Amino acid sequence: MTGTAAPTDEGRLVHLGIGNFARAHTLVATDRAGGWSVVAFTGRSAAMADALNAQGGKYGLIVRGAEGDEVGIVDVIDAVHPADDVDALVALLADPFTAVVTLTITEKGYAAGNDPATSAPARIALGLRARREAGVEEPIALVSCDNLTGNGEVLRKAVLEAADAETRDWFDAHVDVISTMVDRITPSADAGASELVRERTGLDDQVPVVTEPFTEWVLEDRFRGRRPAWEKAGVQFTDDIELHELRKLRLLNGAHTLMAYAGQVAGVERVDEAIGHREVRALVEQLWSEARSTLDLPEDQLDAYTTALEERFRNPRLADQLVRIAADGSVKLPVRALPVIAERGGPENAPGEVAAVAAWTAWVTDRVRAGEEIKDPKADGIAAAAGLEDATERVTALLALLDVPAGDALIGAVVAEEARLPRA
Ligand code: CS2
Repeated sequence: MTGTAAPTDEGRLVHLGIGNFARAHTLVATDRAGGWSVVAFTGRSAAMADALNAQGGKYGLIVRGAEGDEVGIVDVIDAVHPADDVDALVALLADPFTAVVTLTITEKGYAAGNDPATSAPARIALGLRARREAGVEEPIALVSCDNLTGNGEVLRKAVLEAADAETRDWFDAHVDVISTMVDRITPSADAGASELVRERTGLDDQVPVVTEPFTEWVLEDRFRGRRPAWEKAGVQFTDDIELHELRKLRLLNGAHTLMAYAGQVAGVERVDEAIGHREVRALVEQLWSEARSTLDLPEDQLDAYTTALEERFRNPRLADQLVRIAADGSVKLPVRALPVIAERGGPENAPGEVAAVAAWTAWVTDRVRAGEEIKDPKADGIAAAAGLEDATERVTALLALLDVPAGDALIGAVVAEEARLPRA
């Protein structure tokens, strides 16, 4: 076992789920760290593979501050494969030069089951089996970069469930599963982004990335094998990852989820408009005061964090669409809002969090009834529930989709709160 290798050697990182977020965040840090190359796999759409390969893996990064844009090129990707190229992933994981796998597969990707055709954790399990069979002793790290509490543990469980018995026995001695908190707000790129990249850098880029100036990445400090020298890019390592995760999930993502639904119900489309809407903003303040009470951090640090968040949300040039954040509510609310309601002792002590849930039930109901699409792994169940006439039956059926028991108190509170939400 070669667990003493220096953490900053050269190596190969494999990334699963190459959307905008990874390209705005973790891959930028890997580029800055130097020395490592990346082979990436797409999410569900293979189009990103063709587009990035056609431009040699390079892409433009537009950092969009309130005052102006900084444009650069990120050049760290060697090759991109479609998600379903399982043979390529298995070969890469069986190669000792591959020392790190990062994932941005979104919350729902961890509940995708044990079929490698549809589940990234199951594909990793196949790759680890090949690594074991090839006799590779060099440790490999699996790094989940998705918005889940204990994302490393969630990943570990999903991979082990899909793995064969011998790989399960081999796992602990050869695989580190690392929890992380990742943060950089990354909207969909606007229509002028390609032109801007061409103008400023000369790169003909079909898939540029637009992101905000703020960036934060904190990882658990327990890699036994090699990893990029991410600290050169300002990345932090910690022994207390959960606090970082909870702070971000409950304050940033919780407020995002509330604004995504309450903002749209109130008739606005972007995050800066939602935080500028008097009543939506008051709900965000309420949610923050409840979420803060569950976080074991000094008041001045929490003040600084929410003040900075408000400034990020107000960035008038980022144009972050609420509908982007509204996707997959059935897997986001159980992580972002419901734990705070439980920890505060029930809905009567968490009206701001209840408003986030009620804004979701109200928004999906409006949308289904208007015949518009809901992007969610439970879209069919949502459509069926949202069609129910009686409000209590409808809310009961919607909350049943959240995989967390919702008592009568929450159902009643959500029905009452739906009627109080600011409406367009
Ligand atoms: C957002 C996140 O899509 C969402 O649900 O809350 O993508 C958010 O922008 C990032 O977590 C910011 O780091």
